[in-house]
Amino acid sequence: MLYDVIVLGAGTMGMSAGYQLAKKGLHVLLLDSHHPPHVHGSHHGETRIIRYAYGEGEAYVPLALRAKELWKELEQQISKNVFAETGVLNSGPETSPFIQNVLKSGKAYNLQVEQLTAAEMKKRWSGLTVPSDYIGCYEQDAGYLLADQILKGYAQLAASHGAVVAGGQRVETIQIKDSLVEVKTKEHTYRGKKLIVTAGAWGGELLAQLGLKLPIQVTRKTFAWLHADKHFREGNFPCFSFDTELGTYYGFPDINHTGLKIGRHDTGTPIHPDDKGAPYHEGDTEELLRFLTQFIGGGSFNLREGKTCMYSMTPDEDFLIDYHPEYPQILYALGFSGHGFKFASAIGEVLSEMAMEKETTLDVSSFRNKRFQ
Ligand code: PYC
Repeated sequence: MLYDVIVLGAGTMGMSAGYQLAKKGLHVLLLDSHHPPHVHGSHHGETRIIRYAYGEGEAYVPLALRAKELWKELEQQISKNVFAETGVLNSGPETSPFIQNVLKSGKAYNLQVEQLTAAEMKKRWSGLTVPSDYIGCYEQDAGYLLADQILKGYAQLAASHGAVVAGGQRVETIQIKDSLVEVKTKEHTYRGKKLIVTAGAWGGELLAQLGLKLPIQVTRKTFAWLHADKHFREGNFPCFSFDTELGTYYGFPDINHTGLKIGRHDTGTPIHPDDKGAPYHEGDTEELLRFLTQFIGGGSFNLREGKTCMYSMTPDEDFLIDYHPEYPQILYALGFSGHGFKFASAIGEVLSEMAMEKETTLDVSSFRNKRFQ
C-alpha cells in the first residue's frame, strides 16, 4: 500500500494535518507509538489556553486568529464544544517584554485588549494580589480549549474521510527509497510519497536518522490542580498568564470543580522523552504555591493532583515548521516550546498545504530552521 502522506505522531498537530489532507482526498496514514488520546505526548491535561494578542510576538497573531476560526468550525462539525471563552488575563510589570508584545500585537491587529491597572484587576477578580506596578491585558474573547475533545474530534473526522490511524507502533527506521519514504515499525513497513513529522518530543530523534539535527531540547514540566474557593470558579475567574520576577506562570479557573489549574511556563529540567524525568513531587507544589501566595494571595489552595509533561524547546522558543533540506518530500512541525496547542487547527491546515506543494494561506516563513544556521 502506497500512501500519499504518512504523518508520524498522531497528536493534535498530526491529527489536524491528517484530517485536512484526508478531507482533500489524499490517502493518509497516521502513525503513533501509543493510542491517541494518551498521556505520553503533549495533548494530555484536558485544557489549553487560547489567546490572540501575543506576548511571544506579533507573527503569531494571524495564526491564532485562523486557529480560532477553525476551532469554531470543528465545533460545528462534531456538534460538541471544544472552546470556552472564559477570557484570558495577561499580567506583569509594564516593562515586561511579554506584556509589551501583548499590547503591541493587540494594537497592530485591532484586537479587543482591555488594559487594566493593578487596582482595577484586584477589584474585578477577588483573590488577586498583584503589585501596584503590574498591569493587566484582558482579552474577553480568549479562553481555553478542550484538548481530548479536539483530538477525538479530529480523529473521527479524519477517519470519516478515509484516513488510517495506526496506534501502538513505534517507528524504528525512516529511509528514502526511490524518492519514496519508507517507515518501518516493529510490525510493519509503510511507504508514502510524503512524510510529515509531528512527533513532538520524539521528532528531533526521528529526523536525526535522516541527517537533520534540529535545535530542540526536551524539558520536564509540571502542572497541578488545586482546591480553591468559589472566587476561582469558571465564570468568576479567567485563564491567566503572569510574567513575574518569580517566573512565568499560567493557569485556568476551577472548571466543573476540578480545581484551579496552574503551571510554570519558563525553566524546566532537560530530559530524554523516553525517560520523562522525576515524577511530580512536593517541590513542584512548593514552587506553584510560592507564586500563588504572592500573586493570588487572596485565595487558599491545596493540592488536588499534580502531573508532569514535556515541552520541546527551541533556543528562541519559536516553532520549527519546515521541509527537510535534502528531502523535500519530508516536512515537520516541531519545537512548539510549550505554546503550540492553541494553533494546532491552523498548523494542520498549513502542513496540508505544504504537503500538497501549495502556497500556504498563512505565512510561516519565520518558523524556518534556517534562522539557526
Ligand atoms: O500558551 O498560554 C499558553 C500556555 C499556557 C501553558 C502553556 N502554554
